[in-house]
Parts: sequence; C-alpha cells; structure tokens
Amino acid sequence: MKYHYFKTYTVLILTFACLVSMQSCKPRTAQSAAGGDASKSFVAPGKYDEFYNIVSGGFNGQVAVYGIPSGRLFRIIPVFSQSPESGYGFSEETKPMLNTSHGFVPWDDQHHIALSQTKGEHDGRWFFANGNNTPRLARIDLTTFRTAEILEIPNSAGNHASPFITENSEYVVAATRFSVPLDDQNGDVPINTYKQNFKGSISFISVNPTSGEMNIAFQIRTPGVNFDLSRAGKGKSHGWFFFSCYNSEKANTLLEVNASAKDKDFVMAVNWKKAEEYLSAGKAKKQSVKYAHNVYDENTHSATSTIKTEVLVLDPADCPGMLYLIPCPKSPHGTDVDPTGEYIVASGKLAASIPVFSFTKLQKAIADKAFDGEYDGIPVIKYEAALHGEVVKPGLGPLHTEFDGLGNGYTSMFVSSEIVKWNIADLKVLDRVPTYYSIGHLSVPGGPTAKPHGKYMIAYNKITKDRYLPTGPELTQSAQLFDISGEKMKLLLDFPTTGEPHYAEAIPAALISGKQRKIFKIEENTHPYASKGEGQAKVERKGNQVHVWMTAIRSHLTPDNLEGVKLGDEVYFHVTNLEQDWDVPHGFAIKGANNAEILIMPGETQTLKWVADRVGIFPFYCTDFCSALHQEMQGYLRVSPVASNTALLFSTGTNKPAVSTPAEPAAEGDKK
Ligand code: K7E
Ligand code: CUA
Repeated sequence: MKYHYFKTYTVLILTFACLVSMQSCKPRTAQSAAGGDASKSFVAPGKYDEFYNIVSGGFNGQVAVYGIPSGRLFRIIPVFSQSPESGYGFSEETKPMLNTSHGFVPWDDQHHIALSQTKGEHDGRWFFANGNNTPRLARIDLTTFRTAEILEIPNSAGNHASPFITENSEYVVAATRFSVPLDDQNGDVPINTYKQNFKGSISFISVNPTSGEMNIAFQIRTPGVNFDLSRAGKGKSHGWFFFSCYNSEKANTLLEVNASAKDKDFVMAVNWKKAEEYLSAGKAKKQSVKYAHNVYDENTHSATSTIKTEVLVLDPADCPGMLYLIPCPKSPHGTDVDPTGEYIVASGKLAASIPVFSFTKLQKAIADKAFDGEYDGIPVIKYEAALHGEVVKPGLGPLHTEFDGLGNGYTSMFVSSEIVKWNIADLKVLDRVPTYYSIGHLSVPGGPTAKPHGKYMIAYNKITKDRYLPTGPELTQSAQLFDISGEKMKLLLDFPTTGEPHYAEAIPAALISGKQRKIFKIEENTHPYASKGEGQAKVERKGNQVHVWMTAIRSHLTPDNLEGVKLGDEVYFHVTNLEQDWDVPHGFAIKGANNAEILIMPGETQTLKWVADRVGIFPFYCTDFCSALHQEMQGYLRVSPVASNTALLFSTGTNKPAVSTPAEPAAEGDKK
C-alpha cells in the first residue's frame, strides 16, 4: 500500500466513524459486490471500444491506454521511464528525452494527465503528463502514442499539481508540491529556516497551438506552501486557475501532525489573464536557472536535449489582484471546476463536508474586498463570501470530483471507499456506491471539460485486497467501471491496471482512432545514419567506434556477417526498417548488450550501442516475430583481438572473404 498517510487515518477515522454511525462500515467482500452488469461492458471480439482511457502509471513512470467499456489494455506509453519493450531511453536517439539538469534520469512518478482542449472540449491532439519526482512535464502525441517532448521545471521539487490545462490549451500549469529555496539561492540552509527560506512556485507553460511545443512563459513566486492539485477555470471563469494548497502552517517536519494543525488551508485563485498583463507590462524579473528541454523529431527519428538558463518570474508583491486565497477545510486534495465554470469543488481529505465555491461570489467578494486579512501579503477571502454551499456528510476522505454534464458531481471517498453522487445546485447527496477498495481518483469521460461525455465512470482504487487472484506480496492494481447513465450508479466491471494509476481521462475513440500514424515515410527519413535501401548498408570505423548502417526487411538484416571489430570497440548499430506497411516493426538485439533491444517502426532508424567486451562470435537477431522466417532474421559479428589484422568486412548472402582466416591468438592484455 502506497499511501501510508491515508492508511493511518483510514484506521483512525473508520474506527471513529463506525462508532458514530454505521454508515459505510458494513463489511464488504467480493461476494457482496457481485452483480455487476458485465454485459454492458462486453465488447464482442473484433469490435472496438467506445472510449480510449488514458491512465497515469504512478511509480512505473509510464502512461497506459485502455479501452472503455471493456477495460482491455492497448498500450503502455513510455514517458519518464526507460522501456525495454520499445528501447525508449535505451536507444541512442531516445536517451536525450530523459536528460535533465541532473543528467540522465530514467524514472519518474507519474500522477496526472491532461488531454488537450479547444473551446473547453477534447480535441484529441496531445496529452500532457507530469513527472513528480524530478519535476518534468511531457507532451505525448496522440497520432503516434509516443512522447514527443519533455520539459524540466525549475524552482520546483515534486511536480504534483500538474499538468492542468486551460480551455484552449493556452497553458498547462505545473506547481511545486514541496516548497524549497529557489534555484539561484544558496540552498545550504538549516531545514528549520523553512519559513524564511522556502518558496513555492507555479509555472505557466505555453503550448504552441500548431506544433504543441512547450515553453515556460512565466512563473509565479508564492508563499512556501505545498501545492497539491489544480483546475483551470472555464466559461465564465476562463482566465483563472484554482490550486489546492496544504501545509499553510509551513511545517518542515512530521507534516502528518504539523501540517494539519490549522482548521483551514487554502484554495489559491490565480488570475492568469492579470498575470499576462503584468508580464507584458514588464513586471517579471529574469532568474538564472538550469533546466532541460527535450524534443523528439519525427524526421531525424532522434531527440535533442537543450539546457535552458533563464525563467521570467512574477512576484505577487508587484502584482496586486493576481492571487487570492480562499480558506478551505482540512488539507484540501482535489480542486475541481464544474463544466459551467461557476463552481469550484475543494475536497479536504480530513473534512466532514465538501465546500463548493462560486466563481460569481468570488468575484463579488474581491470587488467588495470581503477579506479576512492576508497570508504573506495575499488577500484571504472570507470563507462564507465565496461559498456556494457545502455538501454535508458526503462520506469520509473526499479526494476528487468529476462531472457528468447533467448538473451532478461525483466525488471519490478514500476513507469510506465509495463514490458519492451529488447535485451541484442544491448540494444534495443523490446516490452512493461502494468501491473496492479505497478509491483515489475517478474519471468520467470528458469529466474535466465543458461538455462531459458522461455515460461511464471509472474508479482507480488504492487497495485491491480480495478482488483478484493473489500474486505474491504485491497485488494487481484495480479499476472499476460504473454505468452512470441512469439515476443510480451501477457497477459493471473490475479490471486490473498497471503501475499505480492516479488521474486518468477518457476520450471518444472517434476523436483519435482515424488519425493514427501508420508508418514513417522512408523518403522523409533524415536520420544521419539512415540507409534508405540495402545498397546503402555499410560499416565504417572512426577510431574505436564502429558504425554499422544496417537495414531490416522481411526477413533479413543487411549486413548479417560482420568482421573486423576489435576488442573494446564501441559498435553503433544504426538499423533502418525498410518496411512501408502498417504494424511491421523489426527489433534488434545482440548478445551481451548492456541495454535493451531497439524496436524500429517502418521507415524509422534507431541505434543500439554495444561494446565488444570479449573476443568471439556474437549472434544478433530480430526480436519481433515479423514473418514466417522471422527466426531466420539473424546474423553474426566477429570480435578479434586488438592486435589482430582482421579486415573490416561486411556482407549478406555472400562470404567475404571467400576463404576465411582463423583468428590470431589473443595478444596479452586482450583477454578479459
Ligand atoms: Cu493520487 Cu492526484 Cu497524486 Cu489523488 S493524487 S489519489
Ligand atoms: Cu524482423 Cu523478426
């Protein structure tokens, strides 16, 4: 179990709750949950799912794609972690994607995703994904289902409140979970000087409307709180962002207790249109920082990593009217905005009710200066002045809320393991349904947009317990599909998931399925080591580097006999897949390689680096079962001692030299 924080409270609060009322403390077993209407989730063989479900991978650093309603797993997209399946992060071309100011970082903790939007609706172009640990933001292209770009976030430590997107994908935001000393300050300070030296940061990352390319437009320096989650305003609240923050106590130790001391933390309301005005008025200051910006090019089939050194920073002290704080009970986790943009729902993990704020009231409160003092110079709005109302006794441990577009909110309750449906206008609880067990995030297709698609709801649970066949100390992760088309929520299906899912979004398949990239055109391949035909296959030596221009086509590799490599040589296999048919990858692997295979799509070139660590014969082969003669798709590389005079030779189908020479005895020093 990964959420120790919650686990402690689970026991405490459940015990307490069971004493006070028996609500939701009935023992639930797999048996009592039987009766899911599986037929509604059945997708017949050969038929397609209605939605793609794009699901964060948590500590596996990847993103998984499932079909809804079937729950079938289609693909795991490598994002922040190396993937031996595709060679992502192992091939020479993709290694730069995982470069950071800390060097090569082949893993991250991936919590939230955000699908691109136009006019508040899904447009099916890209999705964005956060790396929590070494703060990064990725953009994934929905025509290739591949990571196209990764941007490191400076002045951040724990990129949790990220990525959240505006109505027209103007910005994705990335706010730091951990406040820390700024990157250009001496960070060698006593930890107990937190209150003086630690600062928060919110980054506004612009998205190029054509290419999707990301750029840190500006950052806002904030008090040293912990940012948790966020949503952009929409409709009438377009131009605003709402962030949940906790640890307004600014504790630096035992946060479990010390960050729960105050009755209320905050929702921070950010007027980003105002921030833009201050930016154009020249109010931002340049700060020296260091962060990596990595971009993958589909023509060179290679990523480049650029280190950037500057960021523009807005200080709230210079920018009145840009930030406001709304008090919010008990360590708020999710902050969600309803489809109209009028209501902001903030879920305090330890709160007994769910406050729903009104954007209209918030604007009035600001105009009337209905403030309750300041926090670090930022006006604190009177709680009641911004409050639409509270959902009373919704359940225990509210975390996240999604919407159906019919005026209802659906809130996940971690502690009482249920989803509660409530009406946004009158705040009445309409229905509740148990989840198995301890739900974290939930997803309604289109839930965060202005026009939810509704119909289904998926729960991503934190505890699996007895739902599946056991698999040793760690059980599979568990999602559950519900039908929300009627008044009552109905369980349809359990399906296991990979990694540890946090947030997910679902999008109608029709918005994506028709624009899939099928091949890379070989004539558009500008990789410097591409061979656009077998005639271009060759081998060249540069010092102790040997470059092999290799081609792959059903069912042979060219060249497939290679001699003249010497002990200690670095061999670069640049393999071009000459196929121009959909779904005909070839793979490449060689014995003793200290990395993974590479998997090369039609028309693409990818490079595997291999070091000759001993004298001998090394077979290599295609790893993807590509044809009836796939098992014949193989070759040999000969490694000779350093002092040998074996000539550099390569061939396919003929023997070069016609009569082979035996290897010279190994010279002293060649043996390993
Ligand atoms: Cu898992 Cu969104 Cu990181 Cu809540 S967070 S569950
Ligand atoms: Cu190519 Cu198997």
